[in-house]
Amino acid sequence: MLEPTDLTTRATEGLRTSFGTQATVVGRAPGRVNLIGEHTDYNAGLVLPVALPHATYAAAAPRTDGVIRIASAQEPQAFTGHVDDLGPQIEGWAAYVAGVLWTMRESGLEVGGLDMFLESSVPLGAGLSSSASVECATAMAALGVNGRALDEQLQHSVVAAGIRAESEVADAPTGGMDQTVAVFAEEGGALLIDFDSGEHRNVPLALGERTILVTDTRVKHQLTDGGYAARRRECEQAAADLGLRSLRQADLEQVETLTDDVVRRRARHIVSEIARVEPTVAALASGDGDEIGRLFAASHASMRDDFEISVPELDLAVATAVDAGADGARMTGGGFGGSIVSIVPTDAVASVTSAIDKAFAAAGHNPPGHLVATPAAGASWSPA
Ligand code: GAF
Repeated sequence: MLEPTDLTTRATEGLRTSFGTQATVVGRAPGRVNLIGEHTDYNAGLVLPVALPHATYAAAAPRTDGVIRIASAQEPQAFTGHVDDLGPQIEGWAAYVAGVLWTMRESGLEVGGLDMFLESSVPLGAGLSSSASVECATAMAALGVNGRALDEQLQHSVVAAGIRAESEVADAPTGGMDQTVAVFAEEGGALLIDFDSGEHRNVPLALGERTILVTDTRVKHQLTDGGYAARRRECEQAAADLGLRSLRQADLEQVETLTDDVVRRRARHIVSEIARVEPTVAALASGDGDEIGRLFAASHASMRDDFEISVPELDLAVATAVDAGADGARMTGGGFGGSIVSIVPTDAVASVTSAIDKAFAAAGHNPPGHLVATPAAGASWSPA
């Protein structure tokens, strides 16, 4: 993984090479791995993500002519436009950068012309929230060029602008977990977010001799390809059939009265998954490896069988991690590919990664990628 100083240097040098511009600020926002609480955010539920040390860095400088130019080390095509022409019509990758400048403007934040260059260490398409890290780093840089000191209200505005850019510009009707943790995470902890009350709190992680290991199956996941939106619709259908505001208000007994088999199974995942979040917080705090294992196994089975968002590579990685000594493992993020998260005794990390590598080779899958998720801090900007 590239270190923060390398990423900052690459971003500022990228700005100079692409546009001949000297950066005045650098915005930064992390990717995330969710420990538990999957697809529960848009059901007014609970989630428990951790910010990754992997992050997007956005070097920027203001312009006085209203022109916006944005390039990225990860994208072949730069975006060029004028601040007055920003809108929901922005397409492709630019939706996550120029799109967020538009939604910031729409919410009344000052956004003027600027040059920007992004560099990221968040693996793309791995279900580790590279999009939200791009959105939030862009927003941080845009605040930075105007010298706006971060406060809680501004942080909430950034979260809202990112969610709106995803749903209205990128057409990904996501739930808000990724932007919330990208902005509000605190180093060393997980963020327990309640999407019913809108509250979040930092949960210090007493991992001791345990490591949060992330394995990217390299099966690319996309939130815009229909599967995510379909799950969201089915959950809304379940809540409507039960006459409830959201599935947060449902219990498992009510869920079993749903007559449509698919809708019932989707709801069962959501209701059982929400109920696993607080016990996971407790198990992580007390270091109860058996309980972590039980909760992660139930979560993964629920996503595989009821929510149907797993793929064979995720199932194989999860089973192999547990066989090789992980306390618990489950797929993480939106699904249909992407990554698993395991809680692993630190002295077993090497054997777990090598067992997964071997199992993937034997099954003829592409080699997976592994990273250690040391919980990092949320988004910020600093002078270049
Ligand atoms: C994606 C979405 F962006 C989140 O809002 C969340 O629903 C997640 O999938 C699943 O938990 O990351």
